[in-house]
Amino acid sequence: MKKIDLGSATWTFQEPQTQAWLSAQVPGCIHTDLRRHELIPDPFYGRNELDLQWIENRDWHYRCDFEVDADLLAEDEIELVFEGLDTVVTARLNGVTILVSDNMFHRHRVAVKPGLRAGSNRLEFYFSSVMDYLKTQRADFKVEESNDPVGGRYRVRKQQCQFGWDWGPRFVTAGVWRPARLEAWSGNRLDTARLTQVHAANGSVSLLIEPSLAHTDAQARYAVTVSLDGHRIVEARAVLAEELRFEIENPQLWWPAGQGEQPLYSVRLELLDASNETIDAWQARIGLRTIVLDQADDGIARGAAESNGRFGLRVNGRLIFSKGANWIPAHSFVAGLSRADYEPLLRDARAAHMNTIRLWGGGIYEHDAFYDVCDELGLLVWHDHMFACCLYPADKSFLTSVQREVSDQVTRIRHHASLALWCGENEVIMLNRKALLADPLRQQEYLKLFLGAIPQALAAVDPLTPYLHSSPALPLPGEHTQTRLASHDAHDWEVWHSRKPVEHYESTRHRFVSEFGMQSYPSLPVAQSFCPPEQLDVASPTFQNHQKNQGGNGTILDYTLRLYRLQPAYGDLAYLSQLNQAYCMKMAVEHFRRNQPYTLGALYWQLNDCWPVASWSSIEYGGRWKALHYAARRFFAPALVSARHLGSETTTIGNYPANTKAHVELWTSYDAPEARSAQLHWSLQDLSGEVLREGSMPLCLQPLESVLQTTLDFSAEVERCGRDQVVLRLRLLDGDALLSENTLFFAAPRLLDLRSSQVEASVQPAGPGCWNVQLSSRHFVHALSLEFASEGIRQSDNAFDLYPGEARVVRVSAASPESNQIPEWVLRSANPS
Ligand code: BMA
Repeated sequence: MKKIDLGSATWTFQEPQTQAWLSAQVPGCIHTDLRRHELIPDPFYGRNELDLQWIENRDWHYRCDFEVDADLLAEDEIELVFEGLDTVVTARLNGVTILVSDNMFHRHRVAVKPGLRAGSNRLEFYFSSVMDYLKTQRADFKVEESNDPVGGRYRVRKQQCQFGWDWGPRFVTAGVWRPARLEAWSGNRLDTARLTQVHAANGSVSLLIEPSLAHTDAQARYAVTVSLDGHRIVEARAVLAEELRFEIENPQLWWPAGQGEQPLYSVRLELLDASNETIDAWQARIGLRTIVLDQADDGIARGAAESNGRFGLRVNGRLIFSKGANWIPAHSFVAGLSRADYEPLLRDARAAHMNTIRLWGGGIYEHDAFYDVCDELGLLVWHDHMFACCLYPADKSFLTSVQREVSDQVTRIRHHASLALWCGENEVIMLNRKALLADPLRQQEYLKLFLGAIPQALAAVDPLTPYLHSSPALPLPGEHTQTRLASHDAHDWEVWHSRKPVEHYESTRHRFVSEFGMQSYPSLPVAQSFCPPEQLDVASPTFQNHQKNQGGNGTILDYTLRLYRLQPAYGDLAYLSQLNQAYCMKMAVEHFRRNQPYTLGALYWQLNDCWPVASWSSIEYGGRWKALHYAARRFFAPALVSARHLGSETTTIGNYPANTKAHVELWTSYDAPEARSAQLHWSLQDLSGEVLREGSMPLCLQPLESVLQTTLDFSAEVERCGRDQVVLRLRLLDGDALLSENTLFFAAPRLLDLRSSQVEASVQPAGPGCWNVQLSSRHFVHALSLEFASEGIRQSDNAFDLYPGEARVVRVSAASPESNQIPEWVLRSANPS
């Protein structure tokens, strides 16, 4: 097999006005090519997005010349392989059309031998405007839309959030977005292989390998090796007529993060010719594991209103609580994203004790590196197919295109250890219930696509991974199915979209919550990266452009001011909005975890951003952790101590405060696989650190168990000192190891008597590019953070409560170990400055 990577050929594109051919990148897209030539300004800066919409209305031409020698031409077969073309495209080789495509998610292999010549060959792509395509294709299919301001995205198979989303800009791209290459071979070619693991009850594991060849050949000969950490476990030769099934000796199971290790086996399959020479090879990295979506009746529903069936992932027979977040594309321009784009985000997910990532259906079937990193880190992937929020057509050509897309993409992804679940769509039923009920045609289309075409195509290539038609898995339109409702996930947007109080979460009994979220503003340094200084105000035109949720500003401010006092300077306001977001998600997750094992999953919306924007993310564009991500590391920790008020804090007619908070439940939640003993300490303190009452208790944490450890009555203390003067400090320890810590207030932080924070800080060098920052204060400081002006800083903690008289050390590492001075920083907290 001879391969020529066409990414390294010299590519050019044509900018229509100038007719000049300019250098281009493959993989790449028109926006990044135009930007590299400075023909457009930074698309993320200011309101530039608005001025760049013309790009989607043009056609774009790309071409490259590549050399072919006589040796290559002598091979029997020569094919051009395109892993992804975005989107409405005609490809020509030496002036002859070789391919027409209109699905960004198709993979292409085109036989081109007759059209090639020795010497220079020209490959051209004509990308037609998707907007022109939408004018003619399925033009009579029109449905309600809430994310695409122009409309029609559902009529083309292309990354849906490119058309605009409630956290993302509209940049409708075009280009060769995944690798392109030439392959030349003789005899036969190993196209792919299907790997099936058979896990027996006695723990033994065997691996069935089913190769697919370009030309069927019952006599084909193979060499198979399976290795772990460089050691060969299986080494065999076989012909296809024999079944390729191998026993894996002493199998090392792959586990999600927090449940065990992630051993990855390399499986290599070589196709041999008659003289035992390797003519082609295929390889994959797998983890030995079983994953099922467990929806069995667990008998713990309370009454008829609750679901009988659980909803949880069972890995290697062990039920786990899925902790994680929703993933959107890592960048607005997804062409050619690599491990360097994915690894930091996914490492940060794992660092926050996540074990599950939901790959949301408005984005893309990710690049290989995404799944590789998830395999390595033990992050289970809940994988939507790429359909989100609106109804979709189901005409014959659409269904055929989708089936091929599923087959192409699933074949590429199916062997990954991390792949846990396929889901048909995101919120199509949830947001279109009325339309589906009103129109039988729409129902038919829904059924054809999500219960017909997709699962059929899946069954042919990946019959093992579970399939769910929808998230949330609501009953199908028109169905009266108590049983289907019995086990399902939920998207709980009562907080945020419906503006319910955050206490709403505590009234829920979800089986699995695959979306819930709260927006916050980007931190000051990120805002400064896109916003001219005179527009650094959340109501400015620039900010309006970087807040994609209609009414989003009002909602952020509403929730933030329920908790905090108004601080109008942008940096302060952004920080408080991030604290509010962290608090809301903490309230939710602590409740969901207290409810385990009735509840078996909490995936907040959303992990990351694709550009700098006000959004629900916990990691900002550029990689900074918002307060939420630090909070997530606390609320997703394997052992969690949390507290719950039995009283409430509201206002009466006339806006008079009414606060009955005094009785507190203390809970532990635990999801590591081994039982662990621990000590629970609690102490009620005033804001100067004086302990009013304290106690401790030994306890034993059991896997997947949440326990109400005790209920405490602080009526006397809050009566005597005032609810604005006390905090309850909780710590869960195993010997000296701090497993979890938490703080509970008896009134909203804006009502607390917090003092202006006179925090003392001292900096000590702690190695190359590393410092220890020691922080202390004489008064209680709520949510203290170091905010660095530059990017790429790592710090051991942030947004933590600082107790009086107790020094806290934050380890800071600069982006480069060469830095000899700690980068510039400011302190932020919820205390008055
Ligand atoms: C969810 C998602 C997205 C959206 C988010 C925030 O329901 O599925 O469509 O971005 O809410 O509104």
